[in-house]
Amino acid sequence: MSKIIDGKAVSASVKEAIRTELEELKATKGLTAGLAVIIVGDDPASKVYVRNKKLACEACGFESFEYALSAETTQEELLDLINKLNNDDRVDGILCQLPLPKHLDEKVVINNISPAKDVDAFHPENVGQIMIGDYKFLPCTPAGVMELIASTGVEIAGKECVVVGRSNIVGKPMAMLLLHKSGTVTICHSKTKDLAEVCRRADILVAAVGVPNLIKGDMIKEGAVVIDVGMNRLDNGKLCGDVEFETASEKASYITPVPGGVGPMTIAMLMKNTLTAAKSKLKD
Ligand code: BQF
Repeated sequence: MSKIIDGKAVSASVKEAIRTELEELKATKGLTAGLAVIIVGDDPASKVYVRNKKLACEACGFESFEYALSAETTQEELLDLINKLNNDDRVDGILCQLPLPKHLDEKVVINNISPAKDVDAFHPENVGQIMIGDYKFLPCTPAGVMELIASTGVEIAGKECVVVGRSNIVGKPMAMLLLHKSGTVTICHSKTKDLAEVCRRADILVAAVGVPNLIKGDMIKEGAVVIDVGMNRLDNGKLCGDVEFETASEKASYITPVPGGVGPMTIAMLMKNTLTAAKSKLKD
């Protein structure tokens, strides 16, 4: 039987530490700190995520600025808003909730966010810094996964790490962060020949594919650390991960639940990046 990694508890302690540090910097240095969140259209899941970000800002003591734009917003209007926020001193972090409606170009939108305010770390400049291992911001979900692995006390160096999924937002940067910690990293994807066989090699397994219950107990090595990044909404409205929890928890030493695992950590890491962005004002 495995130990369940409590992402809610770890995220609460991260946010508490941020709140304390921010309070101190407000008092001693007069620091202000704010996050701007842009949402275009009314995707229900996106609305929940934006609300979670706003609540986390309140918990940490950040100002939050929410821009809820209609689904018909033009690219030019969106870029005008981003440009305005890039030049607003009260705004330290800017994020545009993805996915965007189809008529908007996500790449162009991301490229227009000032890299210094890019708290999602999606701008090519920040992505490049992650590759080199010299970064201001880490992408929130992979950073949250690293914190959860750290919370188990399990060492990464020298371990077999398998990442299932190769997205730019999770899989690819996740592999890079594990590599920076000297893991031996394999990335699996839809063309991988024998997924079960590769997964069974993993001491640390991170699933980020978006296929409900893809990873089952018989694909997991006894004693592995299993991190489930999946956020799949089933027809019955229930959230479900990429890992079949019942069977996987028979094999894993540590496992994250969905919900209450990686999700809350993603939000906590966004708060951490926002504090980093705000603190960078103190240096110049
Ligand atoms: C929890 C996200 C897919 C695509 C775009 C807490 C969140 C989720 C779950 C949350 C996510 C997922 C976010 C839980 C933000 C994580 O208790 O398990 C928080 O708000 N997330 C996002 O902004 O965009 C996404 C997943």
